[in-house]
Amino acid sequence: SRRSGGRPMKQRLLVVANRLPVSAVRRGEDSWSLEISAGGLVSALLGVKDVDAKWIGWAGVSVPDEVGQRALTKALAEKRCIPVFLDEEIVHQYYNGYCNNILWPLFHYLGLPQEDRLATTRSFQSQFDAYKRANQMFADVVNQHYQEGDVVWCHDYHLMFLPKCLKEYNSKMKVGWFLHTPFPSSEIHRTLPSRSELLRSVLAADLVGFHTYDYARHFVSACTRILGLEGTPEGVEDQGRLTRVAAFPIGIDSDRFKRALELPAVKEHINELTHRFAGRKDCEYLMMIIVILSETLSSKVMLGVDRLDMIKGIPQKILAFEKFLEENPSWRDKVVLLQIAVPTRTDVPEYQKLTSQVHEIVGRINGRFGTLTAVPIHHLDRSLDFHALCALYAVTDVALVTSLRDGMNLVSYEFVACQGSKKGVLILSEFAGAAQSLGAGALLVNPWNITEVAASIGYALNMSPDEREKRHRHNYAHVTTHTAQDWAETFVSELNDTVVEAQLRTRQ
Ligand code: ADQ
Repeated sequence: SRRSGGRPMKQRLLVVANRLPVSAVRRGEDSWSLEISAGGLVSALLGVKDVDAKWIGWAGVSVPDEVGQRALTKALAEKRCIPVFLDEEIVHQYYNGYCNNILWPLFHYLGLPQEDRLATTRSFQSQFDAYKRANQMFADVVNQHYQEGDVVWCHDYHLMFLPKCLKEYNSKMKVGWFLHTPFPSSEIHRTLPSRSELLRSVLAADLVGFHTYDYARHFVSACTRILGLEGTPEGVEDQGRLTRVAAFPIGIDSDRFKRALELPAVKEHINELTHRFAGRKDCEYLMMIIVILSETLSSKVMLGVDRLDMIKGIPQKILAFEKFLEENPSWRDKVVLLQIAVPTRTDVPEYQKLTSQVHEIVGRINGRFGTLTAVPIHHLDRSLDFHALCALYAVTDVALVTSLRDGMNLVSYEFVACQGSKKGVLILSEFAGAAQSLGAGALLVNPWNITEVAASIGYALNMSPDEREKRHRHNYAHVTTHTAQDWAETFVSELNDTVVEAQLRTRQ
């Protein structure tokens, strides 16, 4: 490795993702205020040993003028971030169009858009052209900052064209690509008009990673069936060059949750939630939840926390809860479902439709089973701050994760990490990647089968303390030993090894 003044220098890691982990607000012509979003990915990557990480991505705002761009670049540099500037038209066609309207639903088995869904943007081909242009812009920025020996780690479905662009700049660049969503069956992928070009571009990377072995297998099948290449136990081979393909299940920074539960403010929140009294509150949303829970003193708490997205199966979850109430009148005033749904992609018509659909179902059920003083479902369209979220996870009896498809699903991990003392039950969709790691502790369900989910709710609420303890122990051990930091370290070290092995192979 490189040395500086006799000491080995840390390897530089360039993390390339569509969005930088910051929110940027313009305060004046040349001044910006930045807030780092402390997500799991950020702490995972900051925690990687012997690596010096920098982020490259879009800051989420349009900055047409040079003065603004220069000022933002300078402010971001202090946060170890490098911006890619995308204009509004590109964002519309690449991000709203190709990424969110085509790849996201397709990779979650929701199919390609019908003509009416394409009508809001231009044609499929022009969206794909914008996607490629945007990926090339990311590649230009990476190339400007790249130094020999750096590791470049590209993230997610937004940047499938990036590995190819990077290798065209420099075939020696160490390039890894990781997909956070599922990779669908090759029969689904082959419906995509740009199916081959995307696969070929991803294959330019040295290492390609997925959350589960199944997604990796689907990807290899797509390469063999659509491109006619050879799949090997190691990955995909094309004219003697191997692209390594493997599973790297992500985790969370479980210590961050454990530490949060020890903070006096969070302990106080937990106490307030447990005893259901409304004292001094510094968090408006938590206050609201405490008031909600105080209405139902002896209730069990069921919790759903999702982005409001069709893949999360929120309507199906609420319908299953309705069926449970229908069939179990004695539970009607003893259980409350709290569904926290953060609105995302609010300008997309499908998402607006989903919001009204959920509101309508919740209204109907509350009308049916509510009383003058209490309703069975509380649906909040908002995000919760980290400490309130931890407190809520900690007091929950049953968490309901009913994604129709989900790459992994970190909410299920976060719930388990916060359940040290309560040992609540996790009801988990078998179509979430997490089912493969938490399956032995969770109650697995098919979210489309409302009868089955309703029965699982009953089973979870009546579960014996012994069974709860046993199931929780399994999941807790997994969540606290397979952390986000391990995930990132394993991927980076595997990428380094893959490149060394490839060099050895070409020398032989
Ligand atoms: P997401 O689809 O965003 O991620 P998930 O893995 O559950 O799904 O992560 C969501 C994150 O947002 C969690 O950290 C959660 O705490 C937070 N969050 C969700 N709702 C919230 C709310 N109402 N208030 C506050 N915070 C909230 C994508 C893929 C997943 C994959 C991850 C990581 O779709 O399948 O697990 O990337 O690879």
